[in-house]
Amino acid sequence: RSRPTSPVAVLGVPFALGADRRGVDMGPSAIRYGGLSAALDTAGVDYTDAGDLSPPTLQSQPASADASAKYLDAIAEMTDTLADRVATEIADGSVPLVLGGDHSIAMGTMRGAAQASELGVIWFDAHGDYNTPTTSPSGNVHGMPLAAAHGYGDFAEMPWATAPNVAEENTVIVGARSLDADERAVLRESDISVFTMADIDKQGIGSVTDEALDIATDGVDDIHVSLDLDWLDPDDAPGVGTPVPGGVTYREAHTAMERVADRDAAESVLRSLDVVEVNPILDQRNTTGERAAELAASAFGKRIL
Ligand code: B3U
Ligand code: MN
Ligand code: MN
Repeated sequence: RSRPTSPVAVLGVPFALGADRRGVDMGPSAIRYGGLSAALDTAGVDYTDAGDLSPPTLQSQPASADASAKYLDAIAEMTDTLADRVATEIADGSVPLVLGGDHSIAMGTMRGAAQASELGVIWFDAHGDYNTPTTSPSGNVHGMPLAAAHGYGDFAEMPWATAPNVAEENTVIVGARSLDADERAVLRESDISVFTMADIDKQGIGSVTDEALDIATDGVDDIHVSLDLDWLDPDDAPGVGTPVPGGVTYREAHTAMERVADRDAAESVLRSLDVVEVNPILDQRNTTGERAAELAASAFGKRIL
């Protein structure tokens, strides 16, 4: 049941300027040190580690002048570089596994992944990440990447941020439990599907994930999966910048990734995967880095027996 089709290209993006808490730029190291290569080996995944990009760092940046969307110039630079790189890997026949970094990096992955043809998106996250500079309570761009990908609101004026070929109808948020007031209103009006923690409690994670896969793949070629480690309960994944109690267990997260792998084995739908928001400074002995490594391998078909 291992991934037979395309090789996986691991790409680290040590980027933290979309978040308030420093340290998330060490996420790629933490996930690799947490056993990524062993987990992928066990999964029987054909992969190469392409190393890290060199995105802008805090030290290289002047203090951000725009409090409504901090470090937007640096984020645009990172997005351009990552989008090109992801598009090239996909054109070469690989599936990029992008290690964050804060969640703003998904703007680059999605723009790159959606370049060739239409793309569905499944967003496993405690948050909606659907703020805009106008609605954001924090000005942190990691709370905005999904709105950016759709060119929603202020992002209509920022083509660099927008992923072509990503429709609201094929976008699914799974596990939301912390939405800001304006963000919530926008999502309710949109054609995006949102499964909250209440839906997971009622329906079970397996069924929710299968339904999310049906919606995301409906009428499109492939999907992008974005896994924010704060989707997990902070007891299981403490090393994240904005933990929210009441999340999925590590075991439920595995089930979700296994459903993605099952669908991929059957229909070859997975075009790209991000694993983001691992912050080793806030972690307990790299637990979250280890969880992230195992969950990534699960998405590519790791089986125990
Ligand atoms: N919704 C809040 C908090 C947040 C979003 N994403 C993360 N935190 N990781 C915001 O700042 O937009
Ligand atoms: Mn997120
Ligand atoms: Mn989140």
